[in-house]
Amino acid sequence: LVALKGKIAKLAKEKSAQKADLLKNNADVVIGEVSVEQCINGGRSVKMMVTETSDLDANTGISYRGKSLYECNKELPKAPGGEVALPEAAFWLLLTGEVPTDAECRAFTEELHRRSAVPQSVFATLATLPKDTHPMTQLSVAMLAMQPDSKFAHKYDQGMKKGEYWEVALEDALDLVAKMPVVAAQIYRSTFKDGKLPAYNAKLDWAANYAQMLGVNSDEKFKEVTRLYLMLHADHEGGNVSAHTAHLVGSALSDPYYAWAAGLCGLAGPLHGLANQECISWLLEAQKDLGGQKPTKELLTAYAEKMLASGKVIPGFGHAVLRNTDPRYMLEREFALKNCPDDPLFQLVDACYQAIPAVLEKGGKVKNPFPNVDAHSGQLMHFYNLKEQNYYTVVFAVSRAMGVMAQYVWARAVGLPIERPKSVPLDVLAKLANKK
Ligand code: FAM
Repeated sequence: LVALKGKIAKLAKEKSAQKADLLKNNADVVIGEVSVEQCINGGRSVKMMVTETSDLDANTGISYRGKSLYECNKELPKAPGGEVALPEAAFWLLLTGEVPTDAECRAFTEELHRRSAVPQSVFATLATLPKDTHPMTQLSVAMLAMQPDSKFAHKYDQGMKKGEYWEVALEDALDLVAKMPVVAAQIYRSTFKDGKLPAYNAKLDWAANYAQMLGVNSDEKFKEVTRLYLMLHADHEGGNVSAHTAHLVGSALSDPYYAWAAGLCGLAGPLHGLANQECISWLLEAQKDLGGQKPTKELLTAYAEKMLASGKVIPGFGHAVLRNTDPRYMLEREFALKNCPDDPLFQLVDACYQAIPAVLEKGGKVKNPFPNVDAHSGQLMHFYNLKEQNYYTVVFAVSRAMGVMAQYVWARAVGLPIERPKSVPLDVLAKLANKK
């Protein structure tokens, strides 16, 4: 922890100086304009916030501190015998800007294990909810139930100085990320199984322990695919719904638990994190409609054309920012080609990959006809026996907690202020538009 704090402190000093310099020497430089369309349509592409941890490129996808996901997967430490990067190594990278050594990563895993105990009151709160409460609702409630333990909130009440914010935020961030797998696994066990949580195993890495607590598969490859999934989904810059929500809430100095509870409510939306749930439903439906026929490019082309003609959206394809195949999709595809090429659902995913981009392209209006990560993730979970679709977004949330928490720490480390863009009524927008 001392090493981690030291690294963040050093980088924070450099970044704070950079921020001060920008404000001193370049404050008036205009870096973009906002069109009427952007104002109405969700501020798409308007550069109006700072996020240090990651950056999304339309063609190459997300990079964590300048490293592409391929580089991350290659360079970050692995579990013994594992081939994919450990997600907690990605968390370290997001926090510090550096690839951890194996020893640093091991110590970091242990640090997370030490912080993993979840207060009984949190489980008691969850137990009061109706059993059919959506797992994402349960997860957000659990974050709020943990909020009374926020070190940030306590210290703030005691009059903490601004310069101390990030260090105390880091304490909460590590606690929250450490507890996420336990809470998430308990939600799974209570909602879909007998409610009993397999024993916590601190000998395993963070993701492998989560995988074993889910209790759906003891195959080592399930642990490996969980590591891969959690590494790939850790962060996606600051403008997406869940990260932006958490950032906005955090900018009011609401503590990390409040911020992530709010972010999770955004992640639960069907156009955002819930998309993976919709994708797997769509794939299973398509499998049924094909009625046992082997999925081929030709069959899927005809199937997708019919769907588009009936005005339906094809889940898992397209993206608000990406204009190429999502690298997260490609890394999951590589894993599937190696580990489950004969899975009938993978063969369907593969046929979609061959067929659908051309169909969407022909339709002419989709800006990105290529698959995003959600078109693949569900198949991998399903293959390893995690079949309850409305749990899928929770797995996403376990991963994304790392990026959002790293963003929270960094927002405090460089002293970003409360966020408050200007809104205008349509009448005012019309007046502004007519003046030009
Ligand atoms: N199938 C059919 N039509 C599509 C489409 C798809 N997969 N993707 C986009 N379009 C349509 C879109 O509805 C819009 O039509 P209208 O002009 O009639 O409204 C048109 O193509 C232009 O849209 P766009 O500019 O290319 O996309 P947007 O930036 O508006 O939306 C998405 C981006 C992701 C919401 C959209 O592509 C979509 O609905 N995809 C399917 C759902 C999905 O996969 N979501 C996952 C997102 C994700 F990566 C995540 O956050 N987890």
